[in-house]
Amino acid sequence: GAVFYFYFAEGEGNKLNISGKLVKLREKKPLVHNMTNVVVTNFTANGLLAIGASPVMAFAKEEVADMAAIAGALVLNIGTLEKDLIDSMIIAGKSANENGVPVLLDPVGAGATTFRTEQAKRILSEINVNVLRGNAAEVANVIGEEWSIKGVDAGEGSGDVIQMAKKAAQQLHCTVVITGKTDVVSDGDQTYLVNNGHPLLTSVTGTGCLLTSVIGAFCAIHEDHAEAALSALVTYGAAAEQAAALAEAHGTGTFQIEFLNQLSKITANEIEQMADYSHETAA
Ligand code: ATP
Ligand code: TZP
Ligand code: MG
Ligand code: MG
Repeated sequence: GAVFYFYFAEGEGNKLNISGKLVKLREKKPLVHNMTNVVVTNFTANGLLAIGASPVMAFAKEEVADMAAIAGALVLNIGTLEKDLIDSMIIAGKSANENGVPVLLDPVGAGATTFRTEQAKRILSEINVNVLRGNAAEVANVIGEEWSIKGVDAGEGSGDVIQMAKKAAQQLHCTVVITGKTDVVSDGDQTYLVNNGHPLLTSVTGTGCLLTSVIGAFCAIHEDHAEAALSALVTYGAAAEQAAALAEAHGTGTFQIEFLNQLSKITANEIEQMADYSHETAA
């Protein structure tokens, strides 16, 4: 229809075409294979459905290679890890790598325990991870920098998250997304800062985990993973802003549901109006 044409036409003069990627995602409905934690499994599946992707959760060693091979993206999340589960993630990751399926890693709680940090590093050493997404503390710990962490929350830390994202991207040869009040995306060459979002996102468990899976859905339909992550972050943050405007007076439970509503309802036009980001190219 007319709206459709307008966005692609506009995109010709706007290389990043943030909202055009959401339109494509909703058309293609990519399958996202999630090996995620027991806390967020249902929320992740509903959030992916809301945005227009097709979620599947599969963990068994006997099937993960086959599932990853047919997926548009594979998301590995160590939130409630066990040794056997990580072994299964390695099998899935190798299959994704062999089949050209993008692999995302959410190193939930890296730095909180030695086991988490070691297993996150093991995944990064045995698999070609395309996108690493975590809070500042998690990313710092994965690349061996000092940053305090309390459980799975970021905790107090200081440091330049922009420099850390660039350093991590160069060191790990992947796209790195560090989230917080301002989100940073870097592939070591192109760097984006995103200001969309709302503090209520920090009061609902699984909003980071779902975000990693949503970035996976965008990576399934766009091969520049830094650009895919940028579109995902703007869309996600803008949906949260709309949800907060409608639900903030009611509290976090209503916000959680309204956020799913807004992931499903946000339009390309609203995203273009609300997008709040900047772009820096390496000199
Ligand atoms: P943490 O355990 O530190 O909460 P997380 O894995 O839940 O980490 P977040 O950093 O909370 O991940 O990111 C999830 C989403 O919440 C992102 O879209 C991010 O932009 C948003 N967000 C986080 N903190 C804020 C904030 N203070 N203001 C606005 N948006 C935020
Ligand atoms: N404990 C282990 S995993 C998990 C908790 C509370 C969920 C963390 O989700 P998020 O997205 O990092 O807030
Ligand atoms: Mg959070
Ligand atoms: Mg998290």
